[in-house]
Amino acid sequence: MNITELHIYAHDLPVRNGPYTMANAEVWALDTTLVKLVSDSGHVGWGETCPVGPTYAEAHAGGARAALKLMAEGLIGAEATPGTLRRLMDSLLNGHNYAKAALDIAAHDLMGKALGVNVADLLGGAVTDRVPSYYATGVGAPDDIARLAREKLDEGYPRLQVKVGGRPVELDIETITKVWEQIKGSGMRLAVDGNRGWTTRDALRVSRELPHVPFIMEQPCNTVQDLEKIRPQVGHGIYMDENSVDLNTVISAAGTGLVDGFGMKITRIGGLSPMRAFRDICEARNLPHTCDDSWGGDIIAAACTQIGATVRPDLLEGVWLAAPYIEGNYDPENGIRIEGGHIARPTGPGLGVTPDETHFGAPVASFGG
Ligand code: 0XW
Ligand code: MG
Repeated sequence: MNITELHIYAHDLPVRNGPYTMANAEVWALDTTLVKLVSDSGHVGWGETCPVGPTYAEAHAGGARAALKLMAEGLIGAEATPGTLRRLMDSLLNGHNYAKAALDIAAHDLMGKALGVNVADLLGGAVTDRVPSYYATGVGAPDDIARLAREKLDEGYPRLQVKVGGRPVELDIETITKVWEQIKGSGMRLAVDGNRGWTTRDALRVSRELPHVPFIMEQPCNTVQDLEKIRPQVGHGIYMDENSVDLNTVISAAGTGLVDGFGMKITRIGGLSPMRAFRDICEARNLPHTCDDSWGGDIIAAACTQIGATVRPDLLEGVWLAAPYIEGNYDPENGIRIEGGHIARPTGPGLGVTPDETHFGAPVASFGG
């Protein structure tokens, strides 16, 4: 089965009740990129990559499309299997995982559709059809975030991620304290995500002032060296998110015991193939992790849900989706939704979703055909 056509689409996703605020980013609308692969067998596969603005990760929407265009011509005629495609992409362009991820996801979708098999089965098999999600707040006033925490607990979310950073740390300490008053004793797990925004001084202070609150610190500071510095001094678990840019970094962080878990983004690590290896490394080391992406619609949401469903349940910290922050679905029938803090996994072939292409308009670039 070989690739005969490759189409690239750009699509706007306005942020519902925006902006979404993190320590280093404020976003009102996101610019997502979709890819469609067509094979000589007549099957179609979809992929998506949507950086959450240009300052969250080393990624931006224009960069994704430029990288995809650069590789596209060289992929026409290639075998459409994810492994072959990954090696071919690496021979055409160094790095740029977040662009390659869209093609890797599309190749999984295509292969699943061609074989009549769901992507979770291609990835080793689903252990659940009801995948736990978690809710991520923005950076906000302590009382507002505490109210939101209560609301999300009542909706059935098993986990909450509170965003902090980019402001006086006293406000973050007050926010965490007030959130904990709302959720303690409920069983809801708590992550505090600095999105690289704290200094090591701030992280140490928060951990020392709140020893009684059992949260994990997600990417509190900017660099791996910052994490190494605070690691022996904090009582709270540390998860790595933005710093885990590839499998090599994950192997080091897991192997040296630098972190207690990961917030992982499928596009940052390069797609479902490396994500599968990441999942297995974490299982070998008993490290919990999420299966997220930074933003995007039904295609990336389905990819996150399919891999999330294959993770050992006690290690899955949840699948985060942008769904609560965006309007509508690409797939009117099987579009991905969060209900009661959980996601119903689409079980049809491939990713289990089929976008209504009229949402995307004409492709910004087409190759082959
Ligand atoms: C909460 N998220 C999964 C969504 C935003 O893109 C940021 C991200 C994170 O954990 O950093
Ligand atoms: Mg994070």
